[in-house]
Amino acid sequence: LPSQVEPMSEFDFEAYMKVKADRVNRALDVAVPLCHPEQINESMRYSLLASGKRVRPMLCLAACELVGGHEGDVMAAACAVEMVHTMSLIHDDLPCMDNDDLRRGRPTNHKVFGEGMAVLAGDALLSLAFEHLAAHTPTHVGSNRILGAIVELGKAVGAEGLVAGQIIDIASEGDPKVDLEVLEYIHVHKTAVLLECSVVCGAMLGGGSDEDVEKLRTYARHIGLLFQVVDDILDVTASTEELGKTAGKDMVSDKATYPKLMGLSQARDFAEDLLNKAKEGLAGFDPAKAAPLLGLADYIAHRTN
Ligand code: GRG
Repeated sequence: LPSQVEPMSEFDFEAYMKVKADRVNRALDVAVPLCHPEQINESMRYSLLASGKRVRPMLCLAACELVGGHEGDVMAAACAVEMVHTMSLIHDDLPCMDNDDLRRGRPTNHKVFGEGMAVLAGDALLSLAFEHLAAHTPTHVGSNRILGAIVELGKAVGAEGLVAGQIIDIASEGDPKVDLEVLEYIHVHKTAVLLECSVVCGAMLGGGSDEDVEKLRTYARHIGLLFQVVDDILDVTASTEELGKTAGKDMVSDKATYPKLMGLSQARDFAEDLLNKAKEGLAGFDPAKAAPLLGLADYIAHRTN
């Protein structure tokens, strides 16, 4: 067959992820120096520089480059979305929320630094995210675009975004009446809005047209929900393998999940459908340039952790 039949076969997604994650990690390291007062910066760095997958920064960088922007135009925004994500994890793990002991393969922030410091590290990361985006995005990007990104990030964090998802999640804990509509609300707000914000900020700051931004928003909405459906499936299949039993922990626990509410096989079909819809959102772009976002959609759909 002629070589142009598979134009994307040359794109090495794993190498792309590694290069981008290394650059994001370096930028995050510089963004939070270990200065006075050291305890708070140590606590922020402990969670921020732990081994996260960096999915949100990568989405931001890939969306920027797809619309013709350069990595430097959005590195500050990519760091900002990871700061917000990390602060939400620190607060989510607190005893007053999920009360978790482990995160990113190590003891949670409050287990190491104490609850007070963990609350403050989350607050400081949230504040730094906005400061960093505003202060370190190159001025040639344009102040309207920078303001637009700040508005997107604010919406994604607040009572229309992560906070809304967390509130409804807490309120519906143990409630046997949680149905697919409530579950989708929780996941869209707790997870999808920040993935969407990452893509939209990347496209806006990269100089994308309104039409580009809206097409990429559609892509991002689908991968956002996909991310969580896959998480729910992994909870079942991983724990099934671990326990060597027929039902994993989230098939038997109180928590509502997609496999529990629609069955494992239908949850898998739903994930496939979301993946296809996400890819349709990229149909209007040059496939070679869209390869990183296509690869990220496949990665989210088929990841194992
Ligand atoms: C945002 C002001 C403010 C408060 C936080 C606690 C809270 C309100 C919201 C909870 C948000 C939350 C923890 C959502 C779960 C998101 C999620 C899917 C986490 C796992 O993401 P991965 O797999 O993790 O990308 P890594 O560690 O790889 O980055």
